Amino acid sequence: MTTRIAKKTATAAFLLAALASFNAMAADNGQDGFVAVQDTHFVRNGHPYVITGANFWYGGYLGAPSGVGQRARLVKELDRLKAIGINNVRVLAVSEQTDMKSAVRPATTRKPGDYDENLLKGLDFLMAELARRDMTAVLYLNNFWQWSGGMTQYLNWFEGTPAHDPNVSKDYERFMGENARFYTNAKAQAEYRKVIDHIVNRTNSVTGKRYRDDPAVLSWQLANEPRPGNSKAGGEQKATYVKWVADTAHYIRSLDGKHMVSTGSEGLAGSVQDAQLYMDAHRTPDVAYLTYHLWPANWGWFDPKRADATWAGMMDKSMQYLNQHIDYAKQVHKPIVLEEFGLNRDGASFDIKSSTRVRDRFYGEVFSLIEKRAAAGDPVAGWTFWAWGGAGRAANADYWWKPGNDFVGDPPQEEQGLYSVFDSDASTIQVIQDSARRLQAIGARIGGKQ
Ligand code: IFL
Repeated sequence: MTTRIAKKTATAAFLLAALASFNAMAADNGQDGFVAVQDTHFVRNGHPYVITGANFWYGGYLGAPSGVGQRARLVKELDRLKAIGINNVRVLAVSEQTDMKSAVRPATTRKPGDYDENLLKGLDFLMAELARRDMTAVLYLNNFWQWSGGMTQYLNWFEGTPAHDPNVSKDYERFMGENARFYTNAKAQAEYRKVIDHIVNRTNSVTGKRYRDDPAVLSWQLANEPRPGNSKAGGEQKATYVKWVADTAHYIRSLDGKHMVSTGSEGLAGSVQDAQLYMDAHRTPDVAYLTYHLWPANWGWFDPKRADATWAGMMDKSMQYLNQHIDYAKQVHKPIVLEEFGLNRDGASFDIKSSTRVRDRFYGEVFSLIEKRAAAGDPVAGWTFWAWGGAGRAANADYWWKPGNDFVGDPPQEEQGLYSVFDSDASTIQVIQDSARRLQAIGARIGGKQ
């Protein structure tokens, strides 16, 4: 009996010491400008940190010293974002050169082991400009989708199968099913890890700082919207995916123990609607926080051409989706970031001159739910809207991007104007700015009480 009590006391003491050292570690990590997790929120330099962010996939492209680079535009975009209360951008850090029609070109990886210094210098410039403005970035290192080459291009390199452009085949189900082979292709994984190592250990040509030592990196993200496969993914594919998340996150943390790692998951919609799978993928200790995305029109919840008829049903589903995910984060006991959401312009127009009344209302409702849950002390770590189009403009009558055209928030697999927020969208920008101000105030208040 006495031995049992002694053992229990020793175990409790050990657990308390471990917890104390974990908290101290988190607090240390939250020093020196690195954003870290403390309990279910972010901290930076001992203060609460909440993301009010913008998706800006092409930020590194604009920073390139030549070719596609437009540094003057990049500087202006960052000034504008900063002025409206944006403190974080979510950026494509690695792309793969491909022949697919709906993918961006050039790409940071020209072919395995051959990296485009001009584009990487662009990322360097972006990181330096972010640091100057006290902004941070989430850098994603791959893409489940084809618009930057992504996993299907890795399979082309290492399996010899054609890179699959689902915009051409119109078969997203097959595309998603095939892409899951990326997780188990040893050669593809080796190149993926090589490029991660290349970026994490890269010395920034502007700041002279290694990426792994740069507090302007908020987190390394495994990929944009990785998922286990298509709608039929079963137990084996789910297990493979969860293992891939855990192993890759662990690998990144072995290179860089200072930064957080995130998945880039879409949430339930990217987890075969399996809540257990979603939570399992985020439970590994090397993943710092949960991510989720909200896409009502993409998921058939909303028809922008019948906005009045489909609005109420869409809002019910959207609010439920947001609440559910915040509840999952509570269960996993980690912070959660809504890192993508968006809606069409009125009447499904791509025209920059068309109104955005429905989108503004949607943004407002999303923000207000996030604020409500944040104010209640739930593990809300912020939002990142999709996507900043800024001063970019569509050049073509059909709104499709072609090499040489401006980059906007919509990548080349979608029409330019679909979900972009342009610098002329004054009413949307006002909604964003107001919410950013409110969420930052809530974050400071709630974080201070922790
Ligand atoms: O452009 C899309 C992007 O690939 C993504 N999620 C949804 C966006 C809009 O459809 O990650």
